[in-house]
Amino acid sequence: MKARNRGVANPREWSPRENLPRAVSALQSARRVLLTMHRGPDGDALGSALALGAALREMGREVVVYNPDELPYNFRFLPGAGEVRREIGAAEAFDVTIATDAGARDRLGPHVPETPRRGVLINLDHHLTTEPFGDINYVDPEAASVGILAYKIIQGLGHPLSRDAAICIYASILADTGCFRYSSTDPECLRVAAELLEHGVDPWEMTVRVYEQQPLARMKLLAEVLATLELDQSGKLATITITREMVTRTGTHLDLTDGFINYARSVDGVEVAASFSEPLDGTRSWHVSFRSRGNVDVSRIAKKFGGGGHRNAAGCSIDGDAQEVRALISNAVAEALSHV
Ligand SMILES: [Mn+2]
Repeated sequence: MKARNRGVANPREWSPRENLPRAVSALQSARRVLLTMHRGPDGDALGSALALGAALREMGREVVVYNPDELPYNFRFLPGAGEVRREIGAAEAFDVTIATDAGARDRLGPHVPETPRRGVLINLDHHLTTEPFGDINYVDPEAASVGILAYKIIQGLGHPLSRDAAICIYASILADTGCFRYSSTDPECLRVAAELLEHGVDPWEMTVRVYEQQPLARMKLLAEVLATLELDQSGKLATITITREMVTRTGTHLDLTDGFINYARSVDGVEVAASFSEPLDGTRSWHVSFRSRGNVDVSRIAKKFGGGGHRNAAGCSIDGDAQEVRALISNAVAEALSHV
């Protein structure tokens, strides 16, 4: 989601206009490029990495795309997704490493090499709360998706847009604008999307692949999760809970719960939605996701608990039992709502 600096005290000056040419020039001379993204990748992280991967391969560069986790179910059709590697050899070295949509260095996988094997590290991001962990930080909180930044890099390299790259960029925009619905939707992403259609993207095919090919088990899980939907006393906070038991019983996986929280936010009168995902690994670390209707900056709430994100979409992990975690979040959200 697009993250305007509105409401954030002392926003960092990312100077994307100055950093775009720096990223482009680092890639101009690179022979071997590593593309990686945050763990548990979403459509933007994966789509933006694969778009750059496609373009750089077309330019004759050696490209490795790496993520140790399962790729998001509805984005596995993207060109190049089949070649994403889950490991990187201990001796492999790169001229440039690009991290897309990551937010923080520690959200990258364990095999991402350190300097000097990683080469120049480019942090490509649009998160409001991102850290400047790259040698080059091409960060633009105004960009609707990181795919837009990938598009600008490909343009900067003077490389014509292929259909494969166009599909990946379009997917990244769909993912982060909720199919052109969220406030992140802006003239720039619509202009880029128009150009992507001119390069062979079929919008209905993309919609079907991303939104209308869901595993039946996901819908069964959604039915169970929606049964946990609750409003607090004010009617402004809606919560849903995803328990380990529900996930196991429906034979699904947590990555299939992506989007469930939007149902909670869509309840009339709700300002903030929170989803609580019980740890599947037997730890006490709950994952909490937030969505805001726009009046509360949920990235600030997530940040209090060591997480981050955007104004309208953020997340964090909290240790504790279900009740403790719910109480912490209810209080933090009530506090934020008292300022609205
Ligand atoms: Mn993103």
